[in-house]
Amino acid sequence: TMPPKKKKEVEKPPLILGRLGTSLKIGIVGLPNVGKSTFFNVLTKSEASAENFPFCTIDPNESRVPVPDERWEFLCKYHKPASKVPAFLSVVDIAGLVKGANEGQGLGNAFLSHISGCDAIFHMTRAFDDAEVVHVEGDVNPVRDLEIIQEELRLKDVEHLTKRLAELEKVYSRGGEKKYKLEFETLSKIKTLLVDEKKPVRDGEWGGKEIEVLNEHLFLTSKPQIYLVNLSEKDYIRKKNKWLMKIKTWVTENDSSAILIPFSGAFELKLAEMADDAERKAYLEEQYKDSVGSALSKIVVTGFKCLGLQYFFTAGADEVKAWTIKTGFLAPQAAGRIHTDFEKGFIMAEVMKFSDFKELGSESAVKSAGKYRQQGRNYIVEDGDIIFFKFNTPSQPKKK
Ligand SMILES: Nc1nc2c(ncn2[C@@H]2O[C@H](COP(=O)(O)OP(=O)(O)O)[C@@H](O)[C@H]2O)c(=O)[nH]1
Ligand SMILES: [Mg+2]
Repeated sequence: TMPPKKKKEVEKPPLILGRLGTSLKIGIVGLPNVGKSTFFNVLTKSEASAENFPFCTIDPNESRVPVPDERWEFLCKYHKPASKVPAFLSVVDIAGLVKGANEGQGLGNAFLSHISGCDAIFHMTRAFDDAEVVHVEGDVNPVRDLEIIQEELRLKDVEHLTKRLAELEKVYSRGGEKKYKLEFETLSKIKTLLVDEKKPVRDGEWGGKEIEVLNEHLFLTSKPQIYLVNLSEKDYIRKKNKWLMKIKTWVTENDSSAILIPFSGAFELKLAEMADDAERKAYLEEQYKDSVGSALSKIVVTGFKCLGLQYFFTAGADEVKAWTIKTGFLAPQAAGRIHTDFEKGFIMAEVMKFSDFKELGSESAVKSAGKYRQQGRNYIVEDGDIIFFKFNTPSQPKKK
């Protein structure tokens, strides 16, 4: 049955804390010598990145890492397309922060500005002992290290906030309060949190209008974090380390919704240096009876989601491609990722769910099962949708 005909209003997607757009990055942050660069190199040199996608390295400190996805693999196997393009996670290796970074210690201010350019943080902390690897704080104590980094980020935010509030106070005294009221009030609320309570911006509760202000400032302590705990190979394998529980407690108390992932840089490096997947498989089976594996996939997938990103697929004989969108994108916005004309001339999105496609085995089978759906401009695209867009070609401008 047809719904009653009326002019449909196009919904606006909800406001999201953080930068708009889909070219988002995650930065690796932590003290020096915790294994950041080793991890970054392992990610960059992992088989998928290095062999199939030579364009992955953007510069020595930034790299695009393919997001592993069984659905994408399945679509590639099915269509055997000429071109295969997965989704990518952009990762930045940021030089180590030390205590006093906000006052310029160890080039701290430059590194803090690199964090500003990122949209989420892999906060790496060291829980491995190694007499050969100097610890800047003298001994291994990941909870203290978490505190140090957290405090540097907060102090940098305080600096930024104080500067802006002083500017706003000047504007106010000249009678400009109307235009800047919302910003002033929101920043004053942030001041209470950051300065008086010494808490990160993410601890606040923010309404829609306030999020607009927050998105102009992009405070370091508002960026979502994933905590990566670097263990020795031995501890990673036996899933035991004296710091793990303490770190978990700290994260629960300080960043309750954040995810913590234990891994081992040394172990990942060993795996990455093996010749191929076959050798890795043989090694893991022989040594550990397959009871352990690499944590890289989980880290990359979690990082990608942490940025508020997801993707839909276009799939055919020419190309299987994952198109990165923000969670909550409407069908025309998603179409606009492929081409602006697709968005402007949007007619409809023909959508298959991946699970239906896999289960039923072909597009025609999905169609006969009535599961090939035509969606309009208010359809919110879901992760893993397989989409074919229909659109009007915009008319050519008339020649004079
Ligand atoms: N034992 C051990 N050493 C590591 C590990 N990761 C890195 N290292 C060593 O620690 C030193 C600093 O590593 P790096 O990755 O450059 O740390 P970054 O300063 O955080 O980027 C190097 O000598 C590495 O070989 C690890 O997981 N275990
Ligand atoms: Mg480094």
